[in-house]
Amino acid sequence: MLRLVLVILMLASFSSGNVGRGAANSEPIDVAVTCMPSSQKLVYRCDVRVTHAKTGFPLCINGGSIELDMPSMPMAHQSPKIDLHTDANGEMKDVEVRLQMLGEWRVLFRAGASTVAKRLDFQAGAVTTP
Ligand SMILES: [Cu+2]
Repeated sequence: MLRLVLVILMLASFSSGNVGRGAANSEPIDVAVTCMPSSQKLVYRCDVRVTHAKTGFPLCINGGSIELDMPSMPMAHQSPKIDLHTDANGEMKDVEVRLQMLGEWRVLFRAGASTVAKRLDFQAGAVTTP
């Protein structure tokens, strides 16, 4: 019985991986993001992890994007789009984020039809979740 369960789990993780690589477009994503200040002013380093919103399996994303804006200042900032591509563990590490000012930013992760927004408060010494 245990063996059967293991086989099913393996199959599930396999198919999830394939979906991630092949057609991530229709998969609902969940994103975990942590950012740290760098030695440069207004430049931050972020680690991103993308998982399937329902199964929690890591998603290998190719061709997604990361965009940033400030909810308190609509249309005021145009941050360049960052390419979102995660590895087999659903991870993209050490992403460089350049901001125009300190404060609360909305970080938008897009992959196919799925969009996830995370709010982060970027300050000189730390990045926190507001
Ligand atoms: Cu602003």
